[in-house]
Amino acid sequence: MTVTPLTIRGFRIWKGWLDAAAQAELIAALRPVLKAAPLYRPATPRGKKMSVRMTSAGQCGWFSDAAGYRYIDHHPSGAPWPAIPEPVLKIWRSLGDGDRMPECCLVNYYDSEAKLGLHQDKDEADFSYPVLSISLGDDGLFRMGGDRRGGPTESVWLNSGDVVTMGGEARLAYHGVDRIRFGSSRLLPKGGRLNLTLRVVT
Ligand code: MD3
Ligand code: FE
Repeated sequence: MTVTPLTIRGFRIWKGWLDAAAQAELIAALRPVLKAAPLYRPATPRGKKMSVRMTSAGQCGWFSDAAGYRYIDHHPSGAPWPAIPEPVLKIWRSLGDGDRMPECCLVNYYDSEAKLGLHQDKDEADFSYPVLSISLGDDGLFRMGGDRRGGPTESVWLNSGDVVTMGGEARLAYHGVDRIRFGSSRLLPKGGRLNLTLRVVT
């Protein structure tokens, strides 16, 4: 088991943290989440649909539309967000924060065309808590920058089973996903990449 992360710009990358059995357990645990809270494409405040499909588990879920970026307490269908599955919480207990549990597990799905532009995650109330990311399925090219847009960036391929923690200096760093290596993993029957991010929101 990996015990020391690869650290780039304060992002701590735990390569191969999840073995094949742990990845399969997560996919099985996510199936009922996706059934209760189907993936949808949020609209940006400027009115364009995002290419990434999203949903959430937990007390709140991340949402975006013409009114802006925010957390809301139910799925856009009106259904309650499902609970964060136990195997997901177990990873937070190992690598996340010891004082608080995550209130949101944002689920991002990337098909062969999807990407996520450089952005900061700042819709949460307290940046002293880390954000934890879990990669499942196809490889994704993750770009990491600093605290200002337009500064230097470095890229790394994230593979299925990798976990990244963003705390301290990295918590407000710009980051994004440039592209997916579609078909590089057989974890998801229809291909694509799932990313889970765990966040303390309030
Ligand atoms: C650094 N997701 O959902 S996870 C996002 O792979 C998001 O789906 C990407 O960026 C994905 O907001 C990247 C890595 C990540 C997530 C949250 C962060 C890096 C972060 C929050 C603060 C700093
Ligand atoms: Fe982000």
